[in-house]
Amino acid sequence: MFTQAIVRKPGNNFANGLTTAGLGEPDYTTALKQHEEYCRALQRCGLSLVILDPDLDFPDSTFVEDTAVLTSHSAILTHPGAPSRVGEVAAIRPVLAQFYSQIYIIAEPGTIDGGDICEAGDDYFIGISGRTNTHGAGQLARFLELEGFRVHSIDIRAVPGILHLKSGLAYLGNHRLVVVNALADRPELNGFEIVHVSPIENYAANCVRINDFVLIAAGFPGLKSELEKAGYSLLVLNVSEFQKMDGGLSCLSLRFKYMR
Ligand code: CIR
Repeated sequence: MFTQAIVRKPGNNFANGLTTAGLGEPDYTTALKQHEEYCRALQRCGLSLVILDPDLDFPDSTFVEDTAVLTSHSAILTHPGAPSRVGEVAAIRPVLAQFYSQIYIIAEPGTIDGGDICEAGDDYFIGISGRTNTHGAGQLARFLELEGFRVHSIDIRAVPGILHLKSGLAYLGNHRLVVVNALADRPELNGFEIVHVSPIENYAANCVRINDFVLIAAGFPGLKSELEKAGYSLLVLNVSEFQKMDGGLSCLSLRFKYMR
C-alpha cells in the first residue's frame, strides 16, 4: 500500500540527458503533457504527490526513482552510477527528510541507481548493472537486511538492452513478477510466479503496481491483455518522450507509504 509519491517535472533541457535509445529527440511540450498524465494516474491510484520544479542543472532529474530507495522505515539515498547524475541526490534529501527520520547514504566507491532496485514483498532484488556496482549493492543489502528483508543480487551487465534491472522486471504483488525472457530463468527468481514479456514488448516490462492499479506503457497489447486476463486494473500511459531518454514508468516517481 502506497500513500505518497515524489515526482519532478522535466526541464526544458531534458533532451540533454543521457540516452542510448536512438529514438530521436524528445519533444518537450509532449513530455510535459505525458508527465501531467502520469501525475494524474498516480493520484487515481490514491497517492498524494509532491511535485518538484524542474532542475535545469540536472537534465535527467525527472527520473527521480534513481536517487533513493524507500522502505516503510527508511530512505536510502543512492549514489548514482552516472557522474552527471550524482548531484541529483542532494536536492531529494530535504524532500525525503519531511517524511523519513531514518536516512541512510550509499557512499563511494558504492554506486546505486534506484532503477536497479526492485522490492518484492519481503525480498529485494538488486541489479548489478552499468550503474549499480557491487560496493553499492553490498551497502544497500546491509541496510535492507537490518530491516529484515532478504536480498538477492542479479547481474544484468551481460544482458543487452536493459539499462536497469527494472527495465526488465517488475513486481506485481502476491509473489508475481513481470519479467523479460533474458532474465526469466535466473535462479534468484525461483519461488516467484513469472508473467513473461514477449521480446518485441520488452519496454513494457517496466510496469508499476500501485495499490489497486498497474501502470503500463501504451502500445504493448500482448502484456496488456495478459495482465487484464490476470484481473489487474490497468492505467495505460503514453511515455514515448521518456522512452527516448531511456526512462519509463517506474523511473518517474519515488513511491512510498508515509508512516508518521
Ligand atoms: C539515465 O540514463 O540515467 C536517464 N536518461 C534514464 C534513467 C531511467 N531511470 C530508470 O530507469 N530508473
